[in-house]
Amino acid sequence: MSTNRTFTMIKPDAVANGHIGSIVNDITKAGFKIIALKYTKLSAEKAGEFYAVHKERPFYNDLVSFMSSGPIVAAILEKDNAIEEFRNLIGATNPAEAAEGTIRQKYAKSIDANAIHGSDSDENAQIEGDFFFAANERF
Ligand code: 3AN
Repeated sequence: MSTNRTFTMIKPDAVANGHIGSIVNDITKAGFKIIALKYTKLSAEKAGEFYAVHKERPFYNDLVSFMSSGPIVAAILEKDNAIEEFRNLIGATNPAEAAEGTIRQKYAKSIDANAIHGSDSDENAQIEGDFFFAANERF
């Protein structure tokens, strides 16, 4: 399993607020190579499937409805130590706790509408990337 790839989504809040370009710019300036990229919208069913690991959490229903409320940008990214490097770039889950200069600190307003997703492990990066991208959509 590759340890140099992660998966991300620019979430509906950041898309609606016009931050796609700035966020992609931050990601590429930080040295991540784009392997796959897609502008799409999750159905409630698909969002529920994607976040199935959080099914028992109190915020699950709100998370699913938020993530299916508008278009998102999905991407597979490559860089050495991608998981950790990307989580450093995006900052803490709660933007109020996200470090200065991180994507969530700059573009997110709340813990639920927190602008961007980043995989938490190599295993999940693989699963999440496969959820969105076929082999012939990766370069
Ligand atoms: P992260 O996205 O930083 O890995 P997770 O995996 O704990 O965070 O949570 C997945 C998503 O669920 C978060 N991106 C956020 O949108 C939402 N979330 C997490 N914790 C909360 C919470 N306490 N209240 C509302 N939404 C939450």
